[in-house]
Amino acid sequence: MLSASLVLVFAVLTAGSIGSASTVQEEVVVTVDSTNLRFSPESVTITEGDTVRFFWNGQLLAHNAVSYDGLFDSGDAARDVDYSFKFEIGTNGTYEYLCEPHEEFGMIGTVVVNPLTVVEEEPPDDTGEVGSTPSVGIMGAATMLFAAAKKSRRSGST
Ligand SMILES: [Cu+2]
Repeated sequence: MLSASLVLVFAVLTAGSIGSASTVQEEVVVTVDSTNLRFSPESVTITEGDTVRFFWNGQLLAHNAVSYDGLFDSGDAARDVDYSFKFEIGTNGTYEYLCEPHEEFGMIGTVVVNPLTVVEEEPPDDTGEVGSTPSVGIMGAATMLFAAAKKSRRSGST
């Protein structure tokens, strides 16, 4: 009975830690569309910790991706670019960037970085584990009473 209770507690703890491990870092790819003068997609929304990968090859024209505030810069415009930039924790905000040779044609993009919100494992109020925790206590108490009754009965019969 005691070991069964421990298994139950362990299962509850394990379920909680699986829930908190669900923050996955993602990579979002920005490329150039068929007009040769637009980023595709023009606007992406990510979460802090995610990476934006500027990736194109065999383009008719040479492009680059440079943020207006200087946070990221893929380098010289090229027909083949594979440049990744990770938006670290604390970079939440909106970033506009341009393709230097084609800014005047409107080749501008936007990256929206949302703050990373940590998901709480347990609710802040006490309604969370009402179901499981007391039942473990009742089971434990019942086991002790049962054991005590058995012991006293045995000692009485001797
Ligand atoms: Cu361009």
